[in-house]
Formats: sequence, structure tokens, C-alpha cells
Amino acid sequence: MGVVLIDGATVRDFTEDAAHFNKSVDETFALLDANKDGVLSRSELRRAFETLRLVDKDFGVDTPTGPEELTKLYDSIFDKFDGDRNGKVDLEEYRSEVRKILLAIADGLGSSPIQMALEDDDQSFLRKAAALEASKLAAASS
Ligand SMILES: [Ca+2]
Ligand SMILES: [Ca+2]
Repeated sequence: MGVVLIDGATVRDFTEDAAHFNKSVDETFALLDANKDGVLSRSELRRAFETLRLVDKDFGVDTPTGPEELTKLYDSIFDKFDGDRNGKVDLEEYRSEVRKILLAIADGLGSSPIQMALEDDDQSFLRKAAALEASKLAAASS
């Protein structure tokens, strides 16, 4: 496992590559949906963010330390995902919110690349974007 540089274009390419993007998103959705009912509950989404560390990696925010702040943070994340406010996050809502988040990250990165370690157990989307970039580079140079 190595280190790759990713910039805004890498992240944007990833979100625009529908086949890869949907596959990655669907994989994480399936992981998060612990009771396999096809939707994410508040607690499933929260546990997901805790175990995948998506908050610090993909949202770029410092994880608050107090339990009340944490609950507020996860509630606000859940409300963003739950577009139709029915208390559940379905796959379409999940896909569209993840895409929005990644595009915002892409804008933030611009053309200033950041280093991204490729770790096997890292399920963050930035890592997936980095892996896609690495595989394209490998294909181009072979
Ligand atoms: Ca579920
Ligand atoms: Ca919903």
C-alpha cells in the first residue's frame, strides 16, 4: 500500500464515473445497513460515521468531544441525508448526498493536491477516489 496524491479533479472524476461511484456508494450503504432493511436509521448512520471515521476524513471537521455536541453533529448530518424527512435514509438519498459532499470537497481541494495513504481498512470515499486514480494511472502506464 502506498501514498497517492489526489486533487479536486481526482475527486470530481470519481463522482462522475457513475459505475465506480455507484458501486462504491452502494458498498458502503450495504455495510452501514446493519439490519438489512434497505434504509439507514439514525443510529445506523451514526455508527457508520463513527466506525468509518467519515466525519474527520470526508467532512473535514474536527470531531467534537462532548456527547451532546456529537449527537447534535450526527443529527445535523442525518437531516442532510434524509432529504424527504421521513426519518430514514434510502439509497438514492445517500448517493445524492455523498455526491454533493464529494463535489464540495473537490471544490475545496481545487488544484492543490493532498496526500492520501492507501490503507486496506480505510473505507472513506476519498480513499476510494484515490484508489480509482491509482488504478487509472497504472492502466495508463502499462
Ligand atoms: Ca437499516
Ligand atoms: Ca428519507
